[in-house]
Amino acid sequence: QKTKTKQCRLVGVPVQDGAGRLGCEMGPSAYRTAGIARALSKLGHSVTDLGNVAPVPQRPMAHGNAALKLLPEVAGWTAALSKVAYEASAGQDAMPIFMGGDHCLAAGTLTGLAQRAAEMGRPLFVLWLDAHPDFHTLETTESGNLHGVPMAYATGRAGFDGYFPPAPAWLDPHNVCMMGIRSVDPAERRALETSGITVHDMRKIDEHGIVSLLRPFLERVVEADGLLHVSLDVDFLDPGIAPGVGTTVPGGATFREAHLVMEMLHDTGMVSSVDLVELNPFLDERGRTAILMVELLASLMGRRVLDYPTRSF
Ligand code: 6HN
Ligand code: MN
Ligand code: MN
Ligand code: MN
Repeated sequence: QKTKTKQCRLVGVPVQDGAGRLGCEMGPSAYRTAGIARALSKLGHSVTDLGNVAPVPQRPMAHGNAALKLLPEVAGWTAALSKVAYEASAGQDAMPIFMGGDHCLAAGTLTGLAQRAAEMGRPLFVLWLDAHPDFHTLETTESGNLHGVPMAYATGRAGFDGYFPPAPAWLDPHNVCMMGIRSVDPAERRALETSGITVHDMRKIDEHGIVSLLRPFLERVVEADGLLHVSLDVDFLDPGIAPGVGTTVPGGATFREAHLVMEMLHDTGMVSSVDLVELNPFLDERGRTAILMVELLASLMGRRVLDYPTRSF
């Protein structure tokens, strides 16, 4: 199958304000060092590096949940990113790739992409690959780490008004499929039950296999002629193969499960944007997690299994 040539737009998002520990701000540099641009151009895509995004400064904010950390800062990133995601997704073969940065960046990318999809008259679908659903509201988060809230905000749950920017369009939770989930807080679990989001936790993946769970979702995207955004959190992967993340949870996706998801995504030809999030280069081992994320992106963009490079660490 011939790869359709895409206009890859690399967007660096050096945000770490949503994570509980420092280091994610080095993510964009690590992806560049790991050769992300070259990996994409070798596959025949056009690649433009748009540089790094900066947040829009916000006024101080008071909130009843005293645990919240860096709320104005994350709101400022969200405002900047929503605009950038909207702009970088313009045009027929646009493929913005958001190099994080912690997962709070998805508050901006998802809403900006939802605006783009609404304008194009196409539904936006999201494949959320993560150990966590990141479905807290500002009220329910106990850690106060705002990388735990982007999916709640982007799907229009209550409680963000007056704190995060008002979104021009919301994401329909019925168009969200989560895979790899294995760490869910009680408030998130209750909210997910009535949300309409499809949740494939690791138990389901073990029992049914990742292919039979992913296929029906991809068929829906094709059927609806949707835009498909992939939000890939490093902790979707098993910590044994991806140590460079602050929120490791045992029992994640294997090397081949992860590549297979990417290969199936490529086969559909429907993916129109990607987040690479939560890479913490300070916690990585000789760049192996950064390299693995770049190689997964390469599979998503058309590299086949017989083309894997040989690497050792
Ligand atoms: N991530 N549910 C936990 C919390 O602190 O709210 C973990 C969040 C992880 C965030 O996956 O991007
Ligand atoms: Mn996440
Ligand atoms: Mn996670
Ligand atoms: Mn719906």
